[in-house]
Amino acid sequence: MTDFELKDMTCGHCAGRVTRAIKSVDPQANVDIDLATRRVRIASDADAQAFAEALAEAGYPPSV
Ligand SMILES: [Cu+2]
Repeated sequence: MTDFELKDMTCGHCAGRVTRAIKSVDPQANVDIDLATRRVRIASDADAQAFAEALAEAGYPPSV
């Protein structure tokens, strides 16, 4: 289970882009997005770092 805070994820459109970025790393990933807290929870066997890089590339760098 990987948990990121994405400060730039502000609306449903962003949530769609975030989901697509995550699925590009692992199409089987289970993605749970909470727009109110701007957090995304990813259930996947893939490496958290791979998700962080894909999200940053999509314009949503995870805050640390
Ligand atoms: Cu948006």
